[in-house]
Amino acid sequence: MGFLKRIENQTLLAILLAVVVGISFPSVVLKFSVIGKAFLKLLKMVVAPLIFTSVFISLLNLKSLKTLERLGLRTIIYYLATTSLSVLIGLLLVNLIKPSAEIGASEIPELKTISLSELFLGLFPENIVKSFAHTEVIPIIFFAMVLALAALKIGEKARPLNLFFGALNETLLTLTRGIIRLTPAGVFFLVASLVAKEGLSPLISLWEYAGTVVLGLAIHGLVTLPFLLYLFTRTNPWRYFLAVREAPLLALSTASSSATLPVTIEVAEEKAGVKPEVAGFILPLGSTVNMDGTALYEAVAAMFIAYSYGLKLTLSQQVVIFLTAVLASVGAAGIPSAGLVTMTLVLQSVGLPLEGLGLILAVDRFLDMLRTSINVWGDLVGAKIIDSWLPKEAKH
Ligand code: DAS
Repeated sequence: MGFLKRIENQTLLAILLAVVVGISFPSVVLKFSVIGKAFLKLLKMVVAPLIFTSVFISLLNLKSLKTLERLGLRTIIYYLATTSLSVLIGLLLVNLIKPSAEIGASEIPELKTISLSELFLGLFPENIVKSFAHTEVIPIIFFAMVLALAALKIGEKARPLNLFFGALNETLLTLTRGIIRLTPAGVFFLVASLVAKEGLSPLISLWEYAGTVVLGLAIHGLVTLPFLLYLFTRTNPWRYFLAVREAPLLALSTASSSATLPVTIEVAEEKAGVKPEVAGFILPLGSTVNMDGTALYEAVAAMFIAYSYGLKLTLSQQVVIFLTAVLASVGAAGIPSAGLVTMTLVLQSVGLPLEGLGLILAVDRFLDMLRTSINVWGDLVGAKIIDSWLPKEAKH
C-alpha cells in the first residue's frame, strides 16, 4: 500500500500546486499541456485489453455454468436497479436546483435525439478488432461475456485460455499500476493547463453544479446503498463500511476503480466474508459496469450543460438522458476521467454541444474522486447482497 499511499498524497498535492502554478504562470504552463494529454492517452492505452481480460477471466473463474446463470441475471438486475436509483436522485436534484453557468454568447444548438435502437445496436460489436481499436467498451464487455460462456461450455479444453488471459489480466493490472505512478505529474499538467486556460472563475460559478453532484452522491452513498445493504442482508452498514473502507478511500485518491480493484476484492473476501467465486465475478464486472456515482454525475452534468445553454429539456428528453446516463456509466472504464469520456454519449443523445464539456472540466477531477469512491462502495454493497442471494447448495 505504501506505493499507492504515496501516489495519493502526491496527487492531492499536485492538484493544489497545479491550481497555484496555473494561476501564477498561465503562459508557461500552457506550453506543457501536451504532457497532461499524453498521460491521459497512456491511461486509455490499457482500457480495451484490461476490460476484456478482467470480465473474461472473472466469468471463466466461476465453478460452473449454473453459478454463472444464477449469479449473472441477479447481478445485472441489481446493477441496473441501483444505477437507475442513483440517476433518479441526480435528476430529481438537478430539476430542483437548476444549476447553470454563464457561457460566452455562442449560438443555441437545436436539440436532437438519436434513436434508442441506435443506442441498443451500439451494444453489439460488428467487428471486435474495430471495437478494440476504438475502445468501444460495452461491445468489448459483451464479447468477453459471450466468449466466456462458450469457454465454460467446452470446459477443460478451454484451460489454456484461462491460463493465458489470467496471466494477461495480471500483467495489464500491473501495467495500469505502473501508469498510475505518473498520476501526480499527469494530474499536475492537466489541472495546471486547465486553470491557466479557464482561470478560477468557472470554479465559483460551478459550485452550484458541483454541489448538486456532491449532494446526490452523498444521498446515494450514505442513504440508498446502506438502506439496501440492511434491507437484503441485515448487515450493519456502518460496520460493513469500516471493514471495507480501504477500497472506497483508495478509489477516492486514485479516481480509478480498476486500480482499486485488487484491494476491493481483497477486502470483500478477507474482511466482508464474500465468497471468492462471487467476488471474482461481481467485483471486476462491477468495477467496469456498475458505476452508480458516474451515472448520477453524467445525468446532472448533461442537465447542467443544457441549463447553461438556456435549453429546457422536455420530460421525454430527460428520459433519454436517464437511459443514456445508465448506459454511458456501464460503458465507462474504471480509470480517471472515464465518466467524462462516455458523457459524450449522453450529450449526443439529446443533441447537446460537446463543447459543453469544457464547462465542467475545471471541477471534474474533484468530482471524479468522489464518484469513483461511490462506484467502488456500490460494488462492495452489491457483492455482499448478491453473495447473500446464493442458494444454500452453492455455498459449499
Ligand atoms: N474514474 C472512474 C472510475 O474509476 C469513474 C468516472 O470517471 O466517472 O470509476
